[in-house]
Amino acid sequence: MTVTFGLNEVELGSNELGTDLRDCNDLLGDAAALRDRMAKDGYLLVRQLHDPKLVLKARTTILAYMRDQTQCIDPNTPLIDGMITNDSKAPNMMGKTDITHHPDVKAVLEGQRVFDFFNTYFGETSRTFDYKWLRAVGKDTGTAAHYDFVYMGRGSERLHTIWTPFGRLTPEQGTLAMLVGSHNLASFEKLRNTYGKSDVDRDGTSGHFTHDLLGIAREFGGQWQTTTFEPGDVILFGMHAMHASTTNTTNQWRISCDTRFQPAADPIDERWVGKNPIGHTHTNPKPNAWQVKKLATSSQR
Ligand SMILES: O=C(O)CCC(=O)C(=O)O
Repeated sequence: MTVTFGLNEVELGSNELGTDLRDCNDLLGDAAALRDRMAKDGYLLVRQLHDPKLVLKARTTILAYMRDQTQCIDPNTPLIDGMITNDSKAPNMMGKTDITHHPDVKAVLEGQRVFDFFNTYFGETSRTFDYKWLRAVGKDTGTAAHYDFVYMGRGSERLHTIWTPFGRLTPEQGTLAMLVGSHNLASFEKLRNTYGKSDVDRDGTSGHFTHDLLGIAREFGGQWQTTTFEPGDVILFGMHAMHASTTNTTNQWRISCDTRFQPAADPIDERWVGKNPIGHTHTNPKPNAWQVKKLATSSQR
């Protein structure tokens, strides 16, 4: 099977995009082993971290909200399928909003199971940002490669992203993909210390590193990997693990949310917490110097 990945069509399970993300369920409850695995792999895939029933309940709530806000769900199909109405737009659902903080959604994103996980993993009390990146990703859309540090790197050095799909997600619907090795290979060191230390608001940059997902692996190394996510499954990673998504090529909305957790005692990035988190402040981002180089390179191809 082929999927769209950045600028290319790739064979799923090939060297260009593998399906070998390994889960860490055998390590759950063993903080040292989980942290070792994170240090080695740069990600933790946890199957059924959330209660699948709660994930599917939240999915229904989110889809009903989307339908009511912008009529973007095809009324002739079951709500739970999340079929896209032609030419419709999904409502903006990012931030601290009625839908991110709806009890059904919060029961997943801030559920006891997630806090139990992070409290064990950090070995201390954890906290999460109030801001949630709840996304409905439409057809022919995917996420370019980036390190999360550039968006939220002002606080804890132990900040982690956790990516939660609301429902079953296959790579043709747009799954998260990790460039495995990008967090620790020496060949990425310069990138981690240049682009990877930038701040979109301070520097007025656009954040993502490149749409050329295969190009970055060719140039710097690492191995792109993704997987199918069942309801309840999540993937976690640190601020310097390069990731992207496959492109959603289906007629269904891809519903997912990225949230952040850190030790409660650590400093926190002020943009993402409080009653009305301020979020990003930059406007009209300019391409990063490294993006200009990339764009020049790809337009020569
Ligand atoms: O869901 C996506 O497409 C992107 C998510 C992401 O980049 C993240 O979780 O940091």
